[in-house]
Amino acid sequence: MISYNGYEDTITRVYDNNQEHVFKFWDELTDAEKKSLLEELSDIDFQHLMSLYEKTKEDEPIPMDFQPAPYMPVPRTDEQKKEYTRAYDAGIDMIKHGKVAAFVVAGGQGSRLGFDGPKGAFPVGPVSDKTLFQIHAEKIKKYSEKYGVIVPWLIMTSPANHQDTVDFLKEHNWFGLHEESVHLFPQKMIPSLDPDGKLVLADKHSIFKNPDGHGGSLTALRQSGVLEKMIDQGIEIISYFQVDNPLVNIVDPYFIGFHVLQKAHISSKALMKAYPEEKVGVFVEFENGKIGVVEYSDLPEEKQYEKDDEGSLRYAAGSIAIHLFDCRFLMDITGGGSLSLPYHIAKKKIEEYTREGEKEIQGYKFEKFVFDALPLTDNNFIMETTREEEFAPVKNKSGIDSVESARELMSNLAMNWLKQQGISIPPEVKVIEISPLQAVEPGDIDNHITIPAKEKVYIQ
Ligand code: UD2
Repeated sequence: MISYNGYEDTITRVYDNNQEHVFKFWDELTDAEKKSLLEELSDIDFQHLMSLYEKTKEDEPIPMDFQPAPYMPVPRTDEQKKEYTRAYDAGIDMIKHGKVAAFVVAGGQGSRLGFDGPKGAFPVGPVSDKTLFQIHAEKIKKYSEKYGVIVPWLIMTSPANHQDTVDFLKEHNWFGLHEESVHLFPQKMIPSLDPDGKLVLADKHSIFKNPDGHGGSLTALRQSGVLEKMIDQGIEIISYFQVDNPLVNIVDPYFIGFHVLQKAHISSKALMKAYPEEKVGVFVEFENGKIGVVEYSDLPEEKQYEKDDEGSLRYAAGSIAIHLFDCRFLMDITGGGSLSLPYHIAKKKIEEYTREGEKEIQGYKFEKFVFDALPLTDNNFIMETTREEEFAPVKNKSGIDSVESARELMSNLAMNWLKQQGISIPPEVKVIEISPLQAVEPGDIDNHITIPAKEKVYIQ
């Protein structure tokens, strides 16, 4: 057994849990490296990790029975339109009183995009090439100007991209936002395991870990002190979204208004799935009456394809990871300082450090999902939105949910907004982009603008 003064307990725990292979390179480590490895190991809850590993061997748990969850549809009838107007007024009131903060989860890397850096630094503007971060920041700036308030921007990073994200935003002068209104904090990491339940070395003196999933965001928000800071500033609602969706309507008066009128603790946006296999979770009502989301990979096949009496998909309301959280409710559920949402297990590639260099192995990663917070309250509200207006996920390099499709959706929406405002678009125009600083909704567009007759047009 190796020894090191002051870390006797940690070393014993490592051996007791049959993880002593992590000391494989011990004799080659400097004193600082030994200490850093032991520090890392002292933070690991082996008991918890081993219980997660045991779960990887069990059969998939049989999920509680469920049916589709009710939701507020896009307004079609006069009655619904009236409800929307009422919600709009209530929403505007909340926004103008400075009660809403924006919260983006940006812990993921751009690896699926073949991009080395925080995903938010990926350029997506169809004409401007603006990055995801710039688009979100400029929307927030515009809302702040439009409603005469400061909308704080909370950004959850991961330890792997935190410094790069801070540097990126600083380098771009916070995209015109006040530095004090932007709050960055990293999420937690959790060790991954190899197929035999062993820790994996990321290099000679550190353990391979993955971010604990976007479900870790609620604990991170609390533990960073940012949640309390927001409450002290008078914020009541946290508007949650994913960094990879440039179309998200971050401060939506209708959504916020419904959330308030319904006295919801969590509100969520849903869109109708385009096809049964689409990779979005679906909103359900469990047999115990609780609302939740069943991830696409967990939806039984017969339910995935099930049709209703009209021949439409029965489980059609998909979650696009847009939520509103009531701050007091978040304080309650993170009461002990953290929130224990379940971990989901994913078999994924892991880079293991070996004497011969990096070796790719299949291992287990554990992640929490934010939508597992929905069943923690009886006060849920779900509102339908449309793909054209609000969902352009940038997940892949090409094809479905790609940079190309997102650019096309952004351009289509800009064209629609211009048409809605009665502004004519010359036939030569193929791609168009509206800067968020100009408009976050069609009504913001200056009606007197003339669109030039060229292929790519940028309205700023
Ligand atoms: C997520 C949803 C899916 C659907 C889809 C819409 C889950 C499990 N799936 O699928 O139902 O709503 O999004 O686009 O929620 N992130 C972190 N830290 C982490 C992991 C992720 O900040 O540890 C962020 C990541 O930067 C991104 C977002 O969470 O903004 C979504 O992550 P993803 O792309 O891995 O989720 P995906 O596509 O599996």
